[in-house]
Amino acid sequence: MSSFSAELINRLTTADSVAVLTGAGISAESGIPTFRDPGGLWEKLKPEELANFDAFMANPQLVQGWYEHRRHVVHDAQPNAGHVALAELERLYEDFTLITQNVDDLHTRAGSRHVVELHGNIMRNYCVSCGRPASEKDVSTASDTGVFVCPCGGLIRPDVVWFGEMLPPGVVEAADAAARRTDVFLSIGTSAIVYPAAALPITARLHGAYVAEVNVRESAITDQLDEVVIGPAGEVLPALLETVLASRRTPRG
Ligand code: BJW
Repeated sequence: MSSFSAELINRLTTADSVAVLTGAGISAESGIPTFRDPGGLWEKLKPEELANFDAFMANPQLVQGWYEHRRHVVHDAQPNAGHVALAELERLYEDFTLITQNVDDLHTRAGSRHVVELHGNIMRNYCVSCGRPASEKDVSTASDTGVFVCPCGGLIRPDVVWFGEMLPPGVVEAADAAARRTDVFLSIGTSAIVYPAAALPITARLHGAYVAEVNVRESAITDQLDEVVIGPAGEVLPALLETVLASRRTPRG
C-alpha cells in the first residue's frame, strides 16, 4: 500500500501545470530490463562499450545486434499500469508534459499525448552516411559482412542518443521550459545519473515546484527532492491517480 504526503496530494489536486520525467524503471514491469539494476542491460557490457558512436564504428555488428534484440523486446512489450496511470493523469491538467528518457514508445502506446523523447526512439533507424531513415527491410537484412547497411552503402544506426551526442533539436528546451513552469514535478524510475535529464527535477525545484520521486530505491538526487515514494511504479502510480481523483471529488472548505 503506497503512502503519499498530504502535501503531494494537495499540490497535485490544486496544480495547473504538472511535469513528469520517466526512466527505464517505469518499463521494468513491462519486461524491459533497466540499464543499471542487477540483471540490467549493462551488467555485462558497460555503456562506453556500446552506447557511443566510436564503439558503434569499431564494432557495428555487436551494437546493431544489441539494438536488434532490444527492438524485439520492445515490440513484444505492452504498457503497464504505471504508463496507463500517467496517461490518465495527463487528462486532469491543461498543461502536462511527460518527459521520457526511454526509447521504447510505451507512453505513447498507453495514450499519453504530450511526450518529449529525450533520447530518441529505438524503433527508428537511419543511415550514418546519407541520413536517410532506414526501412524495415534495411534493418532485417544483413549484408555479406553481417551488418545492416543502407542502399547507399552506409552503416545503419538506431535513432537514439548515445553518450557525447547532442539531444534532438528542441527537446532539451521543451523539457527545461516544462520544468521551470510546473507546479509539481514527478521523477519516476530513473537512477538520475545521466545528464541533462537528471538536472530537470532540480531545475523544477529551484523554480518553486514540489518535486517527488517514485522509485524502488533512492536515486542519485533523492536528497535534493521534497519527497520519495518507494515502490514499483506500476503499483504506486495507479494508487497516486486514485488518491488525486478522490481528493478532487472532495469539496474544499
Ligand atoms: C524502478 C522499477 C520499478 C527499477 N518502478 N522504479 C553533466 C555532468 C556530468 C556529465 C554530463 C553532464 N552533461 C552531459 C554529460 C555527459 C553525459 C552524462 O550524463 N554522463 C553521465 C553518465 C555522467 N551525457 C551525455 O553525453 C548526453 N549528451 C549531452 O549531454 O550532450 C551535450 C554534450 C555533448 C558532448 C559533450 C558534452 C555534452 C547524452 C546522454 C545519452 C544517454 N543515452 C542512454 C542510451 C540511449 C539509447 C539506448 O537506449 O540504448 O540513455 S544511456 C541510458 O541511461 C539511457 C537512459 O535513458 C539513461 C538513463 O537511465 P535510467 O532511465 O535512469 O535507467 P537506470 O537503469 O539507470 O535506472 C533505472 C531506475 O529505475 C533505477 O533507479 C531503479 O531503482 C528504478 N526502478 N524498477 C520504479 N518497477
